[in-house]
Amino acid sequence: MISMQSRVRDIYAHPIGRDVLDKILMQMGRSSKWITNPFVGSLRLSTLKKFLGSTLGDDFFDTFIALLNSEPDKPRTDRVADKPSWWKEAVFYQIYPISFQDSNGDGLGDLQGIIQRLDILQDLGIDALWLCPVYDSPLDDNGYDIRNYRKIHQQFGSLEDMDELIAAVHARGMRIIMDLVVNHSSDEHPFFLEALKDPNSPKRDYYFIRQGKEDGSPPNNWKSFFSGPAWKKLDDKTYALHLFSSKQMDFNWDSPAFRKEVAGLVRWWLERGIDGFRLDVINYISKQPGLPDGNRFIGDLMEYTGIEHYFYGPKLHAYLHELRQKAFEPYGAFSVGETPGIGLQMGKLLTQDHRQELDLIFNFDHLETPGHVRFDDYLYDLNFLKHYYLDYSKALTGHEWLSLYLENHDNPRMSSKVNPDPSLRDPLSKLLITILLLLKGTPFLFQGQELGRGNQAFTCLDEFRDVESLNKYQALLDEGKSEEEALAVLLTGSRDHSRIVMAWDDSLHGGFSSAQPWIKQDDLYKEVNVDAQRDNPDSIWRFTQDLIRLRKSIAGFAYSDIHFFEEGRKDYFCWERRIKAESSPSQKAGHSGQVIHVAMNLSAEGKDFPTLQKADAQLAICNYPHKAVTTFFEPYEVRIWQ
Ligand code: ISL
Repeated sequence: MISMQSRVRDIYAHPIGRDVLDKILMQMGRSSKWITNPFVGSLRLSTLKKFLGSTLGDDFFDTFIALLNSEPDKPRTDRVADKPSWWKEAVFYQIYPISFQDSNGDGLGDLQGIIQRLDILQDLGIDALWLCPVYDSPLDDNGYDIRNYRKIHQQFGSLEDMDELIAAVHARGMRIIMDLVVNHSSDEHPFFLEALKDPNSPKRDYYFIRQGKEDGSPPNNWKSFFSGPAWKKLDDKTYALHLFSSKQMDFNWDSPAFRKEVAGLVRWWLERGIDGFRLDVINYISKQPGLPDGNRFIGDLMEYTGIEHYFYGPKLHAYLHELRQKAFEPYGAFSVGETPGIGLQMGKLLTQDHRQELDLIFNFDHLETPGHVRFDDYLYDLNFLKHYYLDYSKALTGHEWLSLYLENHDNPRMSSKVNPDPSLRDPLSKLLITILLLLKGTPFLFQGQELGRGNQAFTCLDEFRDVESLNKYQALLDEGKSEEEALAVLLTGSRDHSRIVMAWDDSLHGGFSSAQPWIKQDDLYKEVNVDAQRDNPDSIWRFTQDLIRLRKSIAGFAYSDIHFFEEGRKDYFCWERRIKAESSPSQKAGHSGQVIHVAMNLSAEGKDFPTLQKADAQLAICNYPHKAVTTFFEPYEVRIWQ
């Protein structure tokens, strides 16, 4: 048990303590050496409280100790062979349906549009699709606010279209997962409407509807991720909790009847043939009973007051295990949880296979470099990403598996964060794709990444669509920022950068639609589009296809060991995949003993890497045309030997 008498090193030896301290240090831009040095390590919490109590607040230590003591388990550390599963071998592709392909000329993507483009995805080599929400919704947060979980929004089509899509995906030997958004529903969901109408309704217990404080203020100080308090005022005295927009009401997972609804819903979709789910903000589902006020220090540091009371709540493991048993397990369905704030050790506890909770998680720690948040204007240093993946890869035991992603619908494009120079977009995009496809783990590509799409050239507020961006803009003005300053913040971090429509060819609207798209499309589609890139053997699209083919040409590639070289050398990332014999059920004879060797220059400058000659192997793939292979690496150059 952790107590005020425990020392800093005891905290760091605890899986949750280690993750939280690492996170705090990272947020402060400090190294872990701060804590691992013997002096700091031997300090007792009671001593720290004396010195830091006034900065951290009285509740800090109690909350922290309670959080650590709520987790009795430790991740397994013994090393075992990887157990084969289809999702460990697959290359996933995330579709943002409203922006993928419009089939009926309304400027909005739809399910029939996705069906039209499946052959191209298959040609690229994609094995599995993740579809962002297409359910019935008022679309306050682009479908992450669901009104009816068993209905398709008419803008996307119908249930028949969904069935057709599932069948069309399966007919191509691919798989499809949907987004499961059950931390919250729309405030227009019948459960919420019923809870509002009748205070005695059992549905009241499905949400957090609470009395405000004596003075009429909200029940606690929690902040919404989309600006302002996390409480919507229902009448003079009553509030409802919403961690996201004021139209996304948080569900109360402590209600057994509600949890039964979720299991039923998951089974309903699995019966229809889908292969699994991506579970939206699934680590937020268990809130600390009593919903206590958040600590001010943590709130300021992490930006979201209250987060320590729900990002790793007391019943999280129990609820995930229950859902797995009741809904996923009978169908052998796959699950990947979106888990903001979860670190390496907690992630293991959520995904180690013997625990039967989630198959994979999307960790967030690599999305920004230490000390930065998404809305900061800075250049992302790829050396950080290298060390992040080094640490993760080495920590894998065979009991868990890594998800590899750099982009999704919630983040600006990675290539723009690293280096916005358009003349380096091509090699840089190929470098990022190599990291995803050749490290050990399951890659998730986001639509447009195979084209090397960078951020959108937005110019004014009217062009933004995302509720988070619009709320943020207003909040910045309220804080006293000028309109130019507020716009600059959106231009840096808006989620709309990744939500622009796909460019399929150079025709009007890039072949996305015959009508004006729902969100601004810049002129780049005339050059950066699928048609043009499929025709060009040197394109990013073709590079992606080549790497996927390479993965597939080697049986057992997914399970092959990974070895890193010269880890400390700056701007240099180098590893080898050593292919084992008989590591996959789909193993073809004759491929054992192969090696894939990857070396890359992480910098925008040309660099000499003298030891990099691989004279004995054949240079299979490179992102620069080479006459002779020398030790000089061009900016962001990648070489892959086989
Ligand atoms: O934008 C963020 C916070 O300001 C992100 O942290 C994001 O909200 C977080 O990744 C959770 O994302 C998921 O749930 C949200 C939804 O808006 C996102 O699109 C979804 O991916 C609420 O459902």
